[in-house]
Amino acid sequence: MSTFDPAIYASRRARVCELLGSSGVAVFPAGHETIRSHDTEHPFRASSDVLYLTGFEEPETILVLAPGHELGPTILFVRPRDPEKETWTGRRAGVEGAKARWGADSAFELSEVGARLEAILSGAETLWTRLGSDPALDASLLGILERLRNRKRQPSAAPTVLRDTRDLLHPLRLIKAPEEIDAMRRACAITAEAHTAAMQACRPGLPEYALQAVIEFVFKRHGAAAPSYNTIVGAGVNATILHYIENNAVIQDGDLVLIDAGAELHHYAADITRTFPANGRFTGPQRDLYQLVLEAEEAAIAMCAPGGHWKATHDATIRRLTQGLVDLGILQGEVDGLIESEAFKRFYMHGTGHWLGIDVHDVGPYFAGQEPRPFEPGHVQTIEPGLYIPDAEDIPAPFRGIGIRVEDDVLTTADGVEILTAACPKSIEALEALVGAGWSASI
Ligand SMILES: [Mn+2]
Repeated sequence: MSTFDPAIYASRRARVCELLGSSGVAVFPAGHETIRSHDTEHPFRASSDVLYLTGFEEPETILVLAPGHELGPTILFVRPRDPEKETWTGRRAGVEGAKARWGADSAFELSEVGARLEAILSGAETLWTRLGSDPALDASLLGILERLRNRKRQPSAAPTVLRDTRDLLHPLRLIKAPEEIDAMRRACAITAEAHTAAMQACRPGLPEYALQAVIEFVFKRHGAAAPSYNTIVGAGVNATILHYIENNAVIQDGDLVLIDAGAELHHYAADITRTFPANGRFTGPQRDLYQLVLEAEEAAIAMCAPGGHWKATHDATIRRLTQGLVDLGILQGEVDGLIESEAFKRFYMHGTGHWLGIDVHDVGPYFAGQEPRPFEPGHVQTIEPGLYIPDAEDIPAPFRGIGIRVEDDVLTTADGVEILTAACPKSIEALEALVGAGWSASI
């Protein structure tokens, strides 16, 4: 069953077909399963473009949109039905299912893709594909172009323009429709609950992976397909490693614990980071740095209303952080000069946010021409300032080895913002009340 009403996918494809016109053909591969161990695969997730346009999740699928062709506009190439294989590896929609349930006007088995694509592309002007992402498909398409170009005693029927499907589809994916925002609200609600549970469950002496287990239990219990990226649980100095995923150290009394984790629900990602004291009480220096990150986040979120842009959120963040680092004696000098010389980068080395959607680092242009793209209603972005203080001799001792990040998911609305992750606690008072309060799985 598809995630949304089939009419929603049909209208998304209709918008793409309008852009393609009758002389364009676009090819979107879902991708292949990959081996995890010997003959056992990683869980498969279809490419986000195919999910956006069909909701269809089976591996190997190739979606072709060809508004000007008699087989089109929506053509699916799918794995064949195979009762024996289906007994081992699960149900397949097959050609009939692709037409009946997944919106295909025509559907064929994958073995036909070469010959059928050659016929579909014959006479088309523009081929939209994404060269470099699927070498086997690239080779097949280039072979087709060569054959169409070299047809004997016939004029060339090969498309003369090759364009990238990212330029076609990704600007559309940037603006979230109401049903997408609903899915993201739910993914964010599950994720907020999971972070809250991990705070309640936390106590010094637990391994980091115990909190990962709590987080992912809550995700799965609510039907999330998976974490939308690898869960990060870093205690103490591990919190200063941006993408720390070993999660196997023991949480010490006095540590801050940084958790960056998000659920994927109905193909849409949430992305939340929280940092809290393992024993439920911030030390003075931890509190000073944490409050600074919170204030930087607030300054950045204020820039997420229509007309703001990602560069403004970043500028607001680095100004607040730099001023705070000077006030705390971690940086010395004039704020403007320290921003100019990027002195803050030793402590804050990443951007302040990214688009969020079907991909956790979602697609869509960050620029409009040469300028940062202004936020519009329907944009969803993360805001995630942090501070990562090295354990180094030249840093005032109380601040050494402290890592903090706070991340929320922000929808730009017509007249401001909606913080989709507002249910996830982050004030100092809320964290101190919650951490260690106790948690047990209820099923
Ligand atoms: Mn993020």
